[in-house]
Amino acid sequence: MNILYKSEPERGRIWAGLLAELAPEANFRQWPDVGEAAEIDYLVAWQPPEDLSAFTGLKALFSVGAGAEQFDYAALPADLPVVRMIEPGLTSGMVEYVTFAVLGLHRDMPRYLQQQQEKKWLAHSALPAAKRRIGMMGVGTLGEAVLQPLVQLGFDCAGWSRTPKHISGVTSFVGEAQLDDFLTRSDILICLLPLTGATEGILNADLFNRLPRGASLVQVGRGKQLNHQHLLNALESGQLAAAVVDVTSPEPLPADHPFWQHPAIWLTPHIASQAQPESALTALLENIRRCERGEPMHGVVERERGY
Ligand code: NDP
Ligand code: OXD
Repeated sequence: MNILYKSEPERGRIWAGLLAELAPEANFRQWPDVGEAAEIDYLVAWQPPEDLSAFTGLKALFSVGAGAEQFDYAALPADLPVVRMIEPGLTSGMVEYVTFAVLGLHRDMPRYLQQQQEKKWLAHSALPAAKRRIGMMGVGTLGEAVLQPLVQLGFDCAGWSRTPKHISGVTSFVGEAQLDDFLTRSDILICLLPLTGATEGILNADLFNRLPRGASLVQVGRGKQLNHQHLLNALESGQLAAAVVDVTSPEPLPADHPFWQHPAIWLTPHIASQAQPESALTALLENIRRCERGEPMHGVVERERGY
């Protein structure tokens, strides 16, 4: 079986070493060392080669990340399975990041860090977790995993998705019809939605205005979901109190972008979670074996719904 890898060279080197142990039967090639394109069975990439016409034997295209919106689907063979990354290392990273962000917002840390800058010793009352309402937009692989510790910590949790969910301790809201009810009870709103036609620009003034006054945002989905100016306006007016932003459009932000210096924004460079080389390779090999056996793979993108 021939695998072509086209992404970060460092991970490629690690995978080449691990593969020799885990799947010695696999022939691993790293871009641009394609060899005979027609022999490639599996392509693993963030961005595939522009012209795939010579890759006549391709059985699947795997994204190296959880997102698979970056592909130009019109340029891919219609019947080629596109598979996003589902692996425990990536999930744990997101659980850590969002739990940290929620706790930071819950305990008013942006305000206390600002007070520290001003050498101001001033305590504010703290809400118990049970009185803090968390709203998770996107209750998929990552959203559901992140909700578990938040429920454990005692937060009042809800999720919003396209289809109903049954998760202990989490109230499920579904679709446009229930978005308003979901938003009006979300003190800390987390976005873990995939980028699709329906979610592009979703974090905008209209949505912020439907949150309780003084709510906070954790944006870990995709940059194009967030309207930057609308976030700045909402922070300025007090409609929002603070935001933790991991993804932006563009990435990186220009040097003069107001997010860099904003006292109520914690900005990180798209590091909320990353696939971990070992566990990601194990997940990839499991999917390849499933494909070889004719079994369904985990994380196949449903092209018509966009994720
Ligand atoms: P999944 O596909 O497992 O979950 C997506 C969730 O979003 C599902 O619950 C789905 O609903 C819901 N959803 C999609 N469209 C809509 C819509 N229009 N209205 C309401 N709900 C919707 O994805 P993952 O959990 O694996 O990943 C989510 C995203 O996180 C990725 O696409 C990526 O953009 C981002 N990400 C960010 C990272 C970072 O470092 N910042 C790292 C990894 C991922 P339903 O369940 O009903 O289908
Ligand atoms: C991903 C990401 O999709 O890093 O995995 O954002």
